[in-house]
Amino acid sequence: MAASKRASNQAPTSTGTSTELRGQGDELHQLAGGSHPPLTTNQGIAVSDNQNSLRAGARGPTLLEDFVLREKIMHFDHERIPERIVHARGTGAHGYFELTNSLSRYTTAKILTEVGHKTPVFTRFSTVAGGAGSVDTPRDVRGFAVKFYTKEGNWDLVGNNIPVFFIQDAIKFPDLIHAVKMEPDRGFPQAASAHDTFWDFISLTPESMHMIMWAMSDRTIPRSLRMIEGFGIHSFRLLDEQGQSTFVKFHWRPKLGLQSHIWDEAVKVAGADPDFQRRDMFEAISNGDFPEWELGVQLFTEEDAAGFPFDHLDPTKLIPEELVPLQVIGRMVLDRWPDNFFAETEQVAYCPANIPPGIDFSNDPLLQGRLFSYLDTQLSRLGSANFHQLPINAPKCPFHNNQRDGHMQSQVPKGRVAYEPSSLQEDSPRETRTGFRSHATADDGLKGRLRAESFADHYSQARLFYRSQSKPEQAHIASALVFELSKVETAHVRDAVTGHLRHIDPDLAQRVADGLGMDALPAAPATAFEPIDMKPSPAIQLIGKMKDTLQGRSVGILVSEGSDAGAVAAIQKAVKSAGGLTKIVAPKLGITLSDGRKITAAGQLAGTPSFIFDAVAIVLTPEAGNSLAKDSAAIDFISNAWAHLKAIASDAGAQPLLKAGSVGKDTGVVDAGDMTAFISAAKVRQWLREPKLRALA
Ligand code: HDE
Repeated sequence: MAASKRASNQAPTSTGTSTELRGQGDELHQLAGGSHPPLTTNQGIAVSDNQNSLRAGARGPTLLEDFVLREKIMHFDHERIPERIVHARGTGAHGYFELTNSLSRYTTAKILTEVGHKTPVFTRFSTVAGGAGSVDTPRDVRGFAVKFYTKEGNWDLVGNNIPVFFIQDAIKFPDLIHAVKMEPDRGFPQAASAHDTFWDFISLTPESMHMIMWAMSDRTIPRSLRMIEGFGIHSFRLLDEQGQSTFVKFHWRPKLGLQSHIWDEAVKVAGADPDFQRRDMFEAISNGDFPEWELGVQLFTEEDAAGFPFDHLDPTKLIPEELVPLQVIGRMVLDRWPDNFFAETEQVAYCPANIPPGIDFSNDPLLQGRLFSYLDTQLSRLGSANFHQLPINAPKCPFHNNQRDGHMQSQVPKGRVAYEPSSLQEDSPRETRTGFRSHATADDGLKGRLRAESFADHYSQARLFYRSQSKPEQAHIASALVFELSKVETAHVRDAVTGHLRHIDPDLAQRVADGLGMDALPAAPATAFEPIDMKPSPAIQLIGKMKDTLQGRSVGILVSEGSDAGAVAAIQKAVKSAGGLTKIVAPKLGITLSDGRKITAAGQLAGTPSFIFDAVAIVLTPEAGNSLAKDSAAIDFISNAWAHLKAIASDAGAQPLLKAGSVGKDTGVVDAGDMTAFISAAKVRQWLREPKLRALA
């Protein structure tokens, strides 16, 4: 059979007739099994041979007449659409939003007033700087864009995992993005901010300092997209029946708590699995372990805002939760992976201007610029003004208007009326009193290219952020700055950035200067506004928001021939009952444990390093321990687990390997027999270990 299949896949003989070709298709059909529908062209013409193009003789030229070939190749040639200019690399999933607390006092928007109603959503997470084919784990902001298909039209909350942004005015966005993307003369680096043009721009843009603190923290190297927060960033408005306005900031809080990689781990994961976060989301949803977030709001009035020591319209500022508490009003669950990546995740078109009646914009100048940008970008990316008709973009409520025609029109409107007002057709759409209304504000002022004086404080909240962090987090921020600036070739750029840090925190500036080996601290730039000390906000810590749980985490168990089956089972049981997952890693996929059972490991050692796990356990016979102590993949497995501050459980046989990996002793290194100690160590990173093994700034 195999031989005949090979034969039929070879080029047809010069005497090949249409009968023979059909026969070949039938044979393939039988090989695949099942009752497949006939393969057709896009015109519905059944195809008899999908293996060979139409030729004049077996060794002759291909004929122009071959419409099957030409249609197939033409379509293939056009398979790609322009990738997003930012946020090109992304991962999306379907799910729902369920309101748990009504905001009917503040808004008429049904999605925020109908408790218990489940609104379908499509949520796309992304990195910002890299192209569509870049890795999942660079140091970068993560996009967090939610499309709510509400009863009253689509609401897109297009946010990030950081509550502030680099710039105050949309007119600087192309500059920021040009600076961070690949340098135009050399075409690198891909998906990295550690290069001259980015830091040159930053050094000349003091308003970016607060965001820089967040960007250099471990928030930008998340362990999983299931473990990031999301923020709408800008202030929006809620409008009640009378049109009264209340300001609102939107926050997503992950059920699993926050968790991040450490830098060395993120770098290594990028090589081991470029799709690490996409795979993580796919596996979680496939396992029924649905990612979930709470939606929280901060509500405040114009009068409250007047008392803040910053301007809430300035997107480089956050409102500390200690000042305006977060109220949880609902939850989002992502429970369905898309059927098709291109049709859904690639073609989804978000736009912050999509809001239902009862929600409105603020005058944040960054938001105002975004309201233009997204509609415009969708036109160039999706190629037609009818992109809203694509299934992923279309509202799930009825929608009608008099817009007509255009490229790729897929609707077939009936009747003779395509205008308004009209008197010829009873069911033609009309405006309605309950339709979208903007808040009636009395904004008038002198026309000009202006920046409000209340936007002038560039350092106080950067200081607030830095000083609110725990010691390990501060060390990571300082080290990230040293790393990034060490990649900057231009000395005056390094100096200028370090100079800014002096306004944020003198100790931070000193740590960075020391880390870079500077002889003296560079001068701090002049500033129009003397930074103020704000009360630290523990709510903006990352470590403080890690949850004491194994939920959503995974433990790699390294075994070899003859490993103790009982010990392996005990680890699996303990991890499972703590809510975590286990994966067996072994030098070979097929492995026999001590009970004679042959199992298939989830990963082969050389391709399954420890940095894709949250904790590891090593169960080996003495022979295997001795032989793996000479194997570099096994040594890397254990030494990386140690260096990445992970809990390590091991049995007696594993000790030679631990020694070869220079694993030391602390509360995170436990006996494989003591599962209580292992589980509690596995829930956290061993921060106290870090200064012993890594020189941090
Ligand atoms: Fe975006 N941004 N952005 N952005 N943005 C885009 O729209 C833009 C900004 C954000 O998963 C683009 O469809 C301007 C802030 C996300 O498909 C584009 C400015 C925040 C996504 C665009 C900003 C975001 C985008 C590119 C400065 C956080 C991905 C492709 C005024 C609140 C959405 C696209 C997805 C995508 C413009 C700043 C979030 C070009 C002009 C601030 C999550 O329209």
